[in-house]
Parts: sequence; structure tokens; C-alpha cells
Amino acid sequence: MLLTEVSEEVREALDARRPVVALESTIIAHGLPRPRNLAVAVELEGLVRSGGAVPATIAVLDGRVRIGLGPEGLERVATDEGLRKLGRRDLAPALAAGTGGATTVSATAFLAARAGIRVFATGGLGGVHRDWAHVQDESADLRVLAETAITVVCAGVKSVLDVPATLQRLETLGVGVVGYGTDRFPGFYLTSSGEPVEWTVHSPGEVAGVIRAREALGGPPSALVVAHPVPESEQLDPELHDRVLGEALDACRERGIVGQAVTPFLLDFLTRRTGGASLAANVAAVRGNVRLAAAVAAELRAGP
Ligand code: PSU
Ligand code: MN
Repeated sequence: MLLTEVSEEVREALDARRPVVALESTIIAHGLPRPRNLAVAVELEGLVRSGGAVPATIAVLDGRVRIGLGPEGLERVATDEGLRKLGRRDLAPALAAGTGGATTVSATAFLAARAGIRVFATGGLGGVHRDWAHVQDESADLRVLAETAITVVCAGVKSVLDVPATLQRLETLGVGVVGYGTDRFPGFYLTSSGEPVEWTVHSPGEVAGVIRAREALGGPPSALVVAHPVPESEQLDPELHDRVLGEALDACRERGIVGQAVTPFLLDFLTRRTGGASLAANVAAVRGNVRLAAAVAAELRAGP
């Protein structure tokens, strides 16, 4: 792919068909506070390695797509205050301008699939925002997942969203959804959103089985969402969650925050107003997802 630099480690792993897990950079640059974000980014790559896979953190730096960042790239993503948030549609302008940016789920899934990576881990997907009947805001993540052959391990969609509306959109768009060890769709910071999920799997091998069946069926590309809840012992207290989220949504509306700034604003508000408890739950969720993604990638490698 023009303008793309795949790290040697990732290239070698892909060529040898060893397991690779894609990681996004928006969570590092815009989803977690500094300086914790860098420590988490490094830790996540380590967790992928401990799981027997190669991490491929994806970002755009100096007008080039980078797949597999290395320590200096990770540090730039975590510390560069000027780094923009790039959805899939923002990639071309950023590349043409020779600039950089952190990739969201939409941009990361697109780039990872093009590079031949089959598994991707993140925290929570974007989706349909609350109050959508009045204010149209639906993450580009959903449309890209409808068109991209990749498996995304996540703790559901961010709980700041309208979860039932987002699940309905995923159904309409034909995005596969399986609950991992649960028949309830996870609630990002919370173990359960309360919404049902139609299919449940219980092991990395079962996830790999679903992926193989999808690949064998063929048809137009689309994503599989593996909805993996944060353990109950590590979730955010649901009462605290609901109260502070209400305040966050009010503050967002009062300050007139719209577009790409909404999600980072809400996540940051929650971190500050829960005394870091939402951050702990967010990081716990991502850790679990990254471990599971590595196990799924390893299973895929083991099979046909
Ligand atoms: N998961 C997290 N933290 C994040 C995100 C996901 O734990 O910050 C990011 C992802 O990059 C996702 C983005 O694609 O939030 C959604 O942003 P928006 O609602 O503007 O599409
Ligand atoms: Mn949006």
C-alpha cells in the first residue's frame, strides 16, 4: 500500500503467518490521560507478546501510515499534543498534508485489514450517541465494520452511547456480534449493559471457529465483534457510573461540544469526576480484550 510502512517485526510475522493483533492509537492519544497513556500503550503491546502474538499498533506519523510503531512511535502518539484524531475518511487528507494523527477504530480496522491482520483489540467501539433523534451523531466505526473483514475484541460500545440503538445499527449493517462468556452485551465500564446478545462463545477456539465459518461462507466483507465484558470485580460502580455520566452528558450539551470532540470529552469528564475509577475500569477492559485477542489470533494460526 502506498504511503504505508509496516514494521519489520509485523511484516515478518504476517509473511510467516504468525499471529498478529492490531491495536488502535486514538485510545492512547485521546482516550487516556497523560502520562498514564504511554504506560498503558507499552503494557498492551507486552500483553499481546505474552499471549504469543505480535502487536501492531497503528497510527499516521509524518504523512505515513505506520503499522507496528516501535518504542519511539508509541511515545510520539502518547505525548504529541498536536496529534489529531483520524477516522477512515481523514486518512487521505492527513497523508496528503504530510501530517500525523491517531487512528480510531474505523481507521485502524480499515488499515489493519488491508495489511492482512485478522484480529484487532480495543476498549469500546463508537456507535449511536444518545439523543440521536435530535442530534445526529453516529460513529464512523459502525459503517467501516459493516465493510471490513476483521474481528474486533472489545468491551461492547462505550456506555456514553445509546446501546440499544447501536446494537440495532450493528444488526442492520450485518456486523456479527458474539458475547464472550455472556449472553448480555457488555457496557464498556460496566460488565453488562443489560441488553441481550444472541450468540455466546466460551473460548478462543470457539471464536476462531466462528471466524473460519465466516471466511468459508464468503460474501461481502464485514466484521465480527467479540463482546468481552470487564470482570465484575473490576467494573465501575454502576450507580457512580450512571450519576457521573448524567453530569457528563449535561456538561457536553451545555458547552456545545460536538463531532469528534464528544467522545474524548465524555471519557475525560468521567475519569476526573470518578476520581480515576472509570479510568481503572477502562484500562482493565482493554487489558482483558488484548489478552483475548492474542489468544484468538494464536488459535487462528493453529488451525487452517
Ligand atoms: N475505546 C476506548 N477509548 C477510546 C476509543 C475506544 O477505550 O478513546 C476511541 C476509539 O478510537 C473509537 C473512538 O473509534 O473512541 C470513537 O470516537 P467517535 O465517537 O468520535 O467516532
Ligand atoms: Mn461522532
